[in-house]
Amino acid sequence: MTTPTHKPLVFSGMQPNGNLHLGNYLGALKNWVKMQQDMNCIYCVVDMHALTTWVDPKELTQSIREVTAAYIAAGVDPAKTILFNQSQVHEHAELAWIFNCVARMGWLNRMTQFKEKAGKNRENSSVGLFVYPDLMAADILAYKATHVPVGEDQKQHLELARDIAQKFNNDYNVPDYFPLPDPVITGPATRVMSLRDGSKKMSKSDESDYSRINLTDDADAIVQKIRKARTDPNPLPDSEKGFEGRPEAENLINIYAALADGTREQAIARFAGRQFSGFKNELAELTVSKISPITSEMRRLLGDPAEIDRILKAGAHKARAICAPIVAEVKRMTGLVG
Ligand code: AQP
Repeated sequence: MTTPTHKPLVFSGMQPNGNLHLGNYLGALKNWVKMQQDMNCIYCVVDMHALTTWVDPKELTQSIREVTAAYIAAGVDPAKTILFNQSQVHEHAELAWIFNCVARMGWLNRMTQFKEKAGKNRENSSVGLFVYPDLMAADILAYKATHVPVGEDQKQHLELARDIAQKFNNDYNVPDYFPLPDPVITGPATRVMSLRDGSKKMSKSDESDYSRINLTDDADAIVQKIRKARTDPNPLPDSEKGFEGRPEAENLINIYAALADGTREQAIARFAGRQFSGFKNELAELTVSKISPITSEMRRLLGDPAEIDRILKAGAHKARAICAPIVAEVKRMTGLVG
């Protein structure tokens, strides 16, 4: 746990590298909205992370606005919470460079997300993709954030951010300067899986659009995707144990539980012994009822891109007021500034 010397502060972000999907929503965004009710929060569109794999410049600009619109449509309130895009606050890049020099090659070599994303093409991956977790650590620690709501897949990167914070504090003999941030991984759907393959996480970069529900999908698309979601021939089980070896069934039950704001146990009890066809109808109906209002609000917001840009600029101004003094202090500690 973080040391009590640091005030609780929440930081999290998402990459604008395509449409946000149900995994981003249930794994992270839904919790962000809850946390802003009783904590100070900073939510970022981490656009520099999106450059780690090739993205068309026009698409990136559009995606930054879409992700911002998705945050707001899902309930992030820019009047209460700081909302901005990373590249407008250059302190993130400055601190990331310092952290590149603190983190060890061996630590980054262990990151499973790099291995998955680089795949067989490791030698041809960008250096940015390799050092992505150092930039993520800088995003969080530039604000001395203590809590980071993320999906299960980001847990290892958070552990690395803690290692970097600890090593910086030791190397420069500043005990407790940076907090050791805690991941906040909650809810019944911390790892939403692909609708086509229960062993792979739902992801923006999956080639098959049928593998995910995008926050921009209309009701018909959502119903079709859930109807076509891969399942097995048996009815739904009546206990936790019955999900063993049935990852697709487990994934759909978790999605239902999270969307219904209930527990996994409640969802299992409700659908025990039922056929997938009936369950899928109810799941589709619930998904449409929760996602469609977000989609239409996103569309409305995207009708005024200048207003989105204005919100991001105002948020960047507030973000810099917090992180600039911290990064200036780090530059003094490291001797870059006398
Ligand atoms: N499938 C998921 N289930 C639960 N949470 C998820 N998150 C992502 N996928 C799932 C959470 O969403 C937040 C934002 O993630 P990101 O945009 O920074 O990048 P990512 O984790 O790499 O997301 P994607 O969709 O899988 O993108 P690609 O395809 O580019 O790799 C994070 O909190 C993440 O945990």
